[in-house]
Amino acid sequence: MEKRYYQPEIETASQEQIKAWQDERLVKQVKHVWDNVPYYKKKMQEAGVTPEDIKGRDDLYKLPFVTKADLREAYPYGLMGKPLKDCVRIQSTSGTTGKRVVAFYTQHDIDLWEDCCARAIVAAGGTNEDVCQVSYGYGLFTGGPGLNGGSHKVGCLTIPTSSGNTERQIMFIQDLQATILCCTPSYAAYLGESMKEMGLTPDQIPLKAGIFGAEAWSEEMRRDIENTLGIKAYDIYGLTELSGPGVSFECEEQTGMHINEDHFIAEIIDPDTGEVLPEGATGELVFTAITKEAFPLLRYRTRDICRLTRKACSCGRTHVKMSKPMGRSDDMLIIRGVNVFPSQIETVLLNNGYAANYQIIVDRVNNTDTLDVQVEMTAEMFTDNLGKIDELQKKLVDDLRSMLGLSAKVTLVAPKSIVRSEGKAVRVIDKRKI
Ligand code: DLL
Repeated sequence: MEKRYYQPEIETASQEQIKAWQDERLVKQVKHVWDNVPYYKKKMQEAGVTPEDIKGRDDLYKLPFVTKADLREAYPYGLMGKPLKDCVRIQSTSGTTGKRVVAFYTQHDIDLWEDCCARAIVAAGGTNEDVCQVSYGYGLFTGGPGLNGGSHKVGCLTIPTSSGNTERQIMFIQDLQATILCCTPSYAAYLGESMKEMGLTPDQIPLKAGIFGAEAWSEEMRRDIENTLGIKAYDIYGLTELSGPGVSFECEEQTGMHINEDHFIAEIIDPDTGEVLPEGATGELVFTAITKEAFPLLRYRTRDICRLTRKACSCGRTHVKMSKPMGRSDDMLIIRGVNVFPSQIETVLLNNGYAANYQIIVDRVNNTDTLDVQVEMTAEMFTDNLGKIDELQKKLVDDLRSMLGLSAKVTLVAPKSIVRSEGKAVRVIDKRKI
């Protein structure tokens, strides 16, 4: 296959070159933060470290972490690295788990962010011949603006539909012959389901690739989406605190996402002790932004759990790869003492032929945690034969027990009874917190 890169000299640079960029940019960034972010300077002083102690990437471990709690404490302006007059934009999270994160950008920050998104689009096969429909939310959420900017940089004809209004989405895909779709994987699955219902077969859908992220999704879900839409589905990762989508992205190998290491240094740590773990170990992902001016976070704890690998990639890119995050450490459910990631439950469901329309309800009854998984039957398997339903439920209970080591209650529900999501899907309802 022809090699496709947006910035080939950067994306295929040698390991030595990448390290040299990181060393130089980190030293500069630490000085920038020390001089301009009193909140972090104080944290460094408390940790007994000064900019002179940081000579390169190998000294990173000396720096204190930044956590979500710091963002909350310093809200809104306390972690800014540039005066307001130099900043041109904010983006923000939905704030479902506490106070909203507000991130700031200079024009330069936006430019580099859009480059990262452009790399993802080109890796998915995008060129200036493509029509790219951006169905991530626009506005405060970073998905729409990030991919929109990347799409412009690649020169795609960009359709800024934003999320929602599924009928209109499908109309544009068909009428304007969109070839690339950018949205959350759960929305892609919903669009696929709707098109199938309209009688559209994969070869009647003009799309060739999808760039899906912003939430965890399994390999099984990827296969489902690829089959219904007749596309290759690529993963993209990012978070508002570090600009948004495009911190890392998948190439044609589809075995993990290349982290844009000229902008971000990644580490994996033990979430309990903070100790840095060796390559290949599973742990919490920590990022240091080495080129960002307005919101220059050092050693930011993402809470996302994954692994890093430097194994050579057949696409020719040299930047380190992260595995699909298996969930966030704060999404991890502890049920009767057992750690459960929603992605494990999803894998069992999809392997049994269900679509990713489910809800996980956790409660505590008589001091014992309960796990109730409600799953939609697909139209093909829908039946009112109670014996058959019972049999299907039992099979899922057994498979969940072997995956999780825990017994769950499974309730099969009628097709279309679980609400579809247009953005990030809400899969878990934990009633214990209420
Ligand atoms: O979700 C940015 C984004 C937009 C990424 C569009 C990709 C595409 P936040 O709303 O700040 O930013 O949420 C960040 O979402 O820490 C992960 O837990 C999760 N996440 C993002 N991408 C992925 C992915 C955007 N590909 C949080 N796989 C992150 C799994 C993801 N989880």
